[in-house]
Amino acid sequence: MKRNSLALVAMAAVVTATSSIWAADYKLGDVVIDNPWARASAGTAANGAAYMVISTSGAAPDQLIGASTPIAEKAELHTHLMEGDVMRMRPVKAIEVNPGEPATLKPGGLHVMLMGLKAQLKEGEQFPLTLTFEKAGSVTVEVAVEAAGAAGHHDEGGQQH
Ligand SMILES: [Cu+2]
Repeated sequence: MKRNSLALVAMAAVVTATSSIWAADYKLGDVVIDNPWARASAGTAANGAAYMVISTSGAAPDQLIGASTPIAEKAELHTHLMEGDVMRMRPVKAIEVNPGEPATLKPGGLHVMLMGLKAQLKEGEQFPLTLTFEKAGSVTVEVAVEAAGAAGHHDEGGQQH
């Protein structure tokens, strides 16, 4: 529950829609955002990444088209692609969410890249992340910061994520 950033407190005050700070999933129209989380960052790390599972209960597809957070200069939608033997990140314009096909954002795959962290991401803390969908609109979720080694593999020399 520690919040040592005034920016985070200010942002939390404008959270609207159906989000509840401690809930693990969020609904926005037909779109459901499940378990948003991020890895704790090293003290000097410039970047971080947020992960979640996005699904829709509607009949039509939607897509995640943008993200923003007060804890980073900007947030971009990224994917990982293999180039030869090397995994590289590449920005994508949108992340598709199709009925029956949840979009899974996870380490080594799709993610919301947090560029230019303004504060270290510390295990046990949360930060707000606003997600914008083409049809459903925008919702602010609270991203739970988990241990640096949480959930799955990480690239070697992973400071750059
Ligand atoms: Cu990235």
